[in-house]
Amino acid sequence: MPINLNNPIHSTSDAFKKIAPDLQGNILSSHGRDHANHVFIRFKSPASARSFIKKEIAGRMTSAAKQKQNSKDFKSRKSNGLRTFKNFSLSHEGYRFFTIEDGQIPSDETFRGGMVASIGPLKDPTQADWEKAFQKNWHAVLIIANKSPTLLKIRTSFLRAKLNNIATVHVETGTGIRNNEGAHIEHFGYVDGISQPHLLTDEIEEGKIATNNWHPAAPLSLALVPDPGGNPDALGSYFVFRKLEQNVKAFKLAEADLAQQIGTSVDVAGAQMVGRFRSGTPLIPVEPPQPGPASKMNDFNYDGEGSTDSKCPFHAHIRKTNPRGTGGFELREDEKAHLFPRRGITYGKDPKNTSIDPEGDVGLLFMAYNSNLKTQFEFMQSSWANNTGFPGQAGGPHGIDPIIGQGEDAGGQHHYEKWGDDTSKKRIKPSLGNFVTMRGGEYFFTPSISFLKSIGRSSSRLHGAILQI
Ligand code: N7H
Repeated sequence: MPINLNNPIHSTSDAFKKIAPDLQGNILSSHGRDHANHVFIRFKSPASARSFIKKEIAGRMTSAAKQKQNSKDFKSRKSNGLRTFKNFSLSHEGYRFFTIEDGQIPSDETFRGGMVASIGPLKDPTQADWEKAFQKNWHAVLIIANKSPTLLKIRTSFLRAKLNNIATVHVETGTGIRNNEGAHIEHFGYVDGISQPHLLTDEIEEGKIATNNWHPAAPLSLALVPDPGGNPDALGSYFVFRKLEQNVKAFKLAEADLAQQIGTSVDVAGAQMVGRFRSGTPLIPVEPPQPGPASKMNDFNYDGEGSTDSKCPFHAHIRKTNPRGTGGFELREDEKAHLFPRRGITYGKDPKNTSIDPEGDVGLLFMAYNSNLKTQFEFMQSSWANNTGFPGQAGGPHGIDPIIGQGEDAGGQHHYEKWGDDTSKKRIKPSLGNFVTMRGGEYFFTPSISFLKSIGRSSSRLHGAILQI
């Protein structure tokens, strides 16, 4: 019986046991390592590429089952946690390079068009303004991750040597950065990775997350789709990769300037841009906002009293990208279906090792798993973050998302001197934004392990396949 994708699952369930050996890791839950290389590959010839896949990829990727076993072994001290995580995804051009039959290529039209085709709708910079490395079309991306930067270096050099004569390669290194409490932060200094859709219910059932006001459980169908090239019942996921550069200096100056204009502390001004304080404390619902236990950091919504702009501005990054049922255009469940698991990691110099705020060369390697690129990632970026008319609450327009919004400034952001006091409203001109610049990216598909094994086999099915574009 095919697996029902309409529900979340527990990692001890029969459903998990059924899908996990053939499904690559990092989709259902994050690989969690602080050091990761993202190796972009453009192969030279299909024959040597197939041989590489057979020897180095097919049986060596970390399945969801192996990822779970590794973390169990680490928790029970059977392992030192230094096992390398690996994951492999193909672009549409990669599928075509291997002359995979059309019916075995994932069908999402947005995936097939590649990220370049979406520059207009997303209001991204033109490809000529992307980093040189992303002006090429890559066939594949291999993620190699380890807790130890030294081991990661060794594993990556080993793979680079194998690819040396058979491919062009570009590596993007992600390095997790943490605050003094050990929580992951991004380069503007805010704790990240708090709110995620949970395809696995483990943490919820273990009571690690309160769910009275917001339930993060999400169906597998939010990220998983059938993999038409794998075994019957094989699953995969569309993978978004975007290199997002952050201008930390400009962001911090804007925070300080905003604070002065609206008469608040810099911390409060920044929280009105993000929707959370640096510590991760949300602007809603605690009165006045104050740090709470980690389990409650995400147990809030924007219903009723909590929904006022003066408590959490409508433009705030986390409100734009997850209005929690109050966007005003869709039913709560339909709106929730636009969310997706985010798997980003920061890149560039750790702020702890520098005294200046960088204007570039640092940022976020934004990654996400989707089942439908148009209605998830692209919808969130273009119809929510870039759209001054969203959310559809009275008193709009509400401006673009100051963190990731792109496009012309149509104004509309409102800030407040006093939390919860609508009469303390201030309008800032021009709107805040442009602190994050898209430097390049691509859409990939993270296929099943059975599909990877089938590319590795120089079977007549692959050699004899008719290329249909
Ligand atoms: Fe965002 N930031 O530092 O301000 N993000 N984000 N993001 N983001 C979140 O709640 C940030 C980006 C989402 O469910 C937090 O987990 C930065 C893109 C979503 O309440 C912080 C960049 C997209 C959420 C940041 C960036 C999103 C979210 C709070 C780029 C989608 C959860 C931590 C450099 C298109 C919302 C948390 C919810 C949270 C920041 C990118 C989406 C601090 C700096 C491109 C859905």
